[in-house]
Amino acid sequence: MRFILMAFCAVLSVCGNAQQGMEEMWDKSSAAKEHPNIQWFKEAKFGLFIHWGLYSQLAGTWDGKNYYGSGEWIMNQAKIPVSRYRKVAESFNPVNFNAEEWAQLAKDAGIKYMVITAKHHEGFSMFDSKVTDFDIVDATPYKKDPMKALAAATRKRGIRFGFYYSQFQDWYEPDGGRNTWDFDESKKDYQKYYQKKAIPQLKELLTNYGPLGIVWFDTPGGMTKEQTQAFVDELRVLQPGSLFSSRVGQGLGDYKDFGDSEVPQVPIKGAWESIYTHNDSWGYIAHDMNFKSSHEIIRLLSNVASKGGNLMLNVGPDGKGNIPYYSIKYLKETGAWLRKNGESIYATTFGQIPAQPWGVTTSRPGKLYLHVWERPENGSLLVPGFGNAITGVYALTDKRPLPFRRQGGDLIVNMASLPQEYTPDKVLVVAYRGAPPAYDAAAPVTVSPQYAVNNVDAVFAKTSGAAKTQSLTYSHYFGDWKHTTCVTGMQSPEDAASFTVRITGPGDYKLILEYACPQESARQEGRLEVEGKTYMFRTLRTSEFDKSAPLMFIKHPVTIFSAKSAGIYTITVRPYRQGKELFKLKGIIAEPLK
Ligand code: JFZ
Repeated sequence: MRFILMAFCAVLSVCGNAQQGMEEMWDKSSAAKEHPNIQWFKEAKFGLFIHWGLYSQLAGTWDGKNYYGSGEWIMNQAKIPVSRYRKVAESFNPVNFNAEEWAQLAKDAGIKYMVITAKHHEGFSMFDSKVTDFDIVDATPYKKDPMKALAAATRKRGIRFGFYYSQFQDWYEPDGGRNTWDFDESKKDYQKYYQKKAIPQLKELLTNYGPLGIVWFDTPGGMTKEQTQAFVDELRVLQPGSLFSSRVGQGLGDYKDFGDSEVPQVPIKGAWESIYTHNDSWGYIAHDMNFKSSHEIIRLLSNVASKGGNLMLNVGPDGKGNIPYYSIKYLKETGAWLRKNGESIYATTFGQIPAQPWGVTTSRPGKLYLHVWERPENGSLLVPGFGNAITGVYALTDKRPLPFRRQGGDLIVNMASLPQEYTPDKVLVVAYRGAPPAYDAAAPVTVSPQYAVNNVDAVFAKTSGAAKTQSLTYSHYFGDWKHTTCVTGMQSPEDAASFTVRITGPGDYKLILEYACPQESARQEGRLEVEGKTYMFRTLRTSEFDKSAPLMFIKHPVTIFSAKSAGIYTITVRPYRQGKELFKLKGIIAEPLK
């Protein structure tokens, strides 16, 4: 647990502007040395992560007690001694495992790469290893190497195959990282563990399974930068074509992984990936049925693509080798959507138009894809700041042309003629001439009467004084990290968050503050200012910010604002007087009133 806490503190980025902060982190670490084989990864967009090990057999329960959150951590959570944990292998017999079926599911889901746990922190090897007897061939009644079959089945279908390998944490080994309940951490010789187990096993994995797409390292530790570089160099020669994930540590690796379940809110250059659990756990938990629907997966995928990255979605097969029913069902539904709409996802780059109340954009040369999550009430879709000469606008699936008009720098598409069928993401294509427009990071946030809800998120705040934009990380159960960008540090009237919004139609709007507010911050007065008018409010208590509990946000309606005309407005939030931090501001919601 302590390790996880450390890991996420490093991820917690504090900066005046969260958008800039992330760009900087990325450009510095990677731009100079792109891997020659990075292109397939940039184009792939959709990967399948598989966490499978002895924890899958335990399914979230040990000694009659149920565990919630990251199921692959059960040995650590329940502090199971190695002497008992090794016995789990005796009942691990995944007779229903079928490599062809798994690979075919991935294919049907539109997956382009697969990464599976060869060895997780528990220390059990899911492949045939000569380095240890604690592996699936030697220690279980199954006696076969499932990775061999899976490598072949994915290759046959043109899916890139990769291994997750926990290079530092190994709770089975006296010298491996982080088993403190059996072994004394201070007596450990990490180098011995690296030399005797991790490196020889990685050599097996990089030698015996054909060309790999990715080696996905995780939770680094116990090595200096020089040692990590030597480690990478030693392995590289075996698979020069394979990418290494950034969690190899020390700023090395070929692409960036965001924290678990984290999507940046603005485009990020370079190769990167967001990883998500399908339910609340990576490893199988029998009592976790909180699966994301295909609707949620499709919006997640288009959202990640709109910022320029890949989504690697995890599934946790059970101890018999079955992939959970809802994972199969919703992955297949996602695949069905991708077969019709894949052009707007695969091999695209981030969209040049920032997120709108209707959805997000992706692009390729000459085409801008509008991912319409919410239809405008009057059918009139605003694409702000798009000045290129347009050769046509049409619905992607049936190529039906749509009327459009220009208004200043805006493009307005009339989608009223499209049927009102259900879809999580209706994709429209704008075909245009010339160089793509530049992404305008300073563009005002659109607020339109055509949508029930308009979110003005903290990431778009201009902060002053001690106010800053910060990504806050917390979990609900255990290891199921959530990330929310907030404006924090507002303690005095000089510490303000200002939002530039473009209100597209006159009318009354309810302005709602969304924030988290611990006891010590509650009952303080604040000001919301628009157009020279000040609206007062007093903060409402929600919850403390505790990394291992939900961060609770309240939607606090503060005022009606009457916009006399369409135009640019600035909304500013600040404390009324000096005091404790006012709250952690997630954003403002503008709700048009009818
Ligand atoms: C790690 C593992 O501990 C976990 O079991 C799972 O395999 C996950 C994919 O990766 O957990 C992490 C590692 C890094 C961060 C968060 C969770 N991080 O940097 O935010």
